[in-house]
Amino acid sequence: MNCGIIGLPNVGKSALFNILTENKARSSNYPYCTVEPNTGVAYHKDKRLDKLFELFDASKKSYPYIKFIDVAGLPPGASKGEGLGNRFLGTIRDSYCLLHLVRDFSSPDVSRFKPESSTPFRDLELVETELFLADLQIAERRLDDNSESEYWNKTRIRLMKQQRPENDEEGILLSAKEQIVLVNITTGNKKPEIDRENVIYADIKFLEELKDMAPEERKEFTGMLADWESGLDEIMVKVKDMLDMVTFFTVEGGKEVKGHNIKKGKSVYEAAGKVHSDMQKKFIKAEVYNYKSLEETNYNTRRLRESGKIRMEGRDYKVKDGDIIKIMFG
Ligand SMILES: Nc1nc2c(ncn2[C@@H]2O[C@H](COP(=O)(O)OP(=O)(O)OP(=O)(O)O)[C@@H](O)[C@H]2O)c(=O)[nH]1
Ligand SMILES: [Mg+2]
Repeated sequence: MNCGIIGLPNVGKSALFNILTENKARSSNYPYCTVEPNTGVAYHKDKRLDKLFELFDASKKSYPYIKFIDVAGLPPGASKGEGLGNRFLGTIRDSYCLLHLVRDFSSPDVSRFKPESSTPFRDLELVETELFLADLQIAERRLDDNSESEYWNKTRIRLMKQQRPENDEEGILLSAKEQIVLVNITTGNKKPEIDRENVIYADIKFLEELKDMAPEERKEFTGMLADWESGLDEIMVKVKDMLDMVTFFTVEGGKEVKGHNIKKGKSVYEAAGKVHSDMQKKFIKAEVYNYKSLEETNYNTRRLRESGKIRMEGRDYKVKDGDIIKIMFG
């Protein structure tokens, strides 16, 4: 289950991919720098895990992660094969959600698509039009096979009006995917107004620089971010929410603390399978408490136990964000 990073050429997609995943994908000031898609995992440096690591005196910590895919820039006409369009579009059909980057930084060295008319909102619409057009081609192909299909007739009409499909029966429509718009801004500039849900603002260049700083220096510079600007952590949390995921933790005292991302609504039995297939096969029950309860007892595990906040749960228990789970298996 990955999140696709999309947008016009030269908006900073690969730069963002690199800081999220600590990869070294090519990011450069010429358009279509990315040809082959880059895939990688981004670890979410969840502060709760750092605390558990300390508390349980572990020697190893494994952060939960999210998979990202960074693809070629999508110019107008991509749905008809312009640029690297078609290939790009196929790659993100498997993505679960999209992080849509638009540009609001100016740089004389980094060329811009149609600079005379470019605004973040227009850029956004240009790319979205391509998603609708690519989906429309699919709808038309399906209707060629079966012109009676009620679903595809209805969906085709919506797509023609550039309205998102009501549902995505085959799980292949790009315009049906959840989307977060990330505006790549310049720290210190005014906030651009974008009339949209799910918009976040980040200065990717600045985040790149922050990443390379020593912790003390980083603290000082982080103070320069406006309150409406997101840091890396916040971007990860937003994407995690969009993926509809929750994080649970497993602890092996003295050894490893580990964070796992799992789809909201999954049972502890399914969670066990994520940790180890044996734990699922031989699942008996699970000891569960939430990080919030631990916080409330001021990280005193004895008080936590005495207060009855540690429960035994059967296989159908639904995992919540922040659960700390010990699987009992035989
Ligand atoms: N000034 C400034 N430059 C940036 C920012 N983000 C990215 N850049 C630069 O813009 C150029 C393009 O960035 P890329 O990450 O390669 O852009 P891309 O969207 O992946 O481009 P394609 O792969 O060609 O579609 C690079 O030279 C980056 O260093 C930013 O926030 N501010
Ligand atoms: Mg790129």
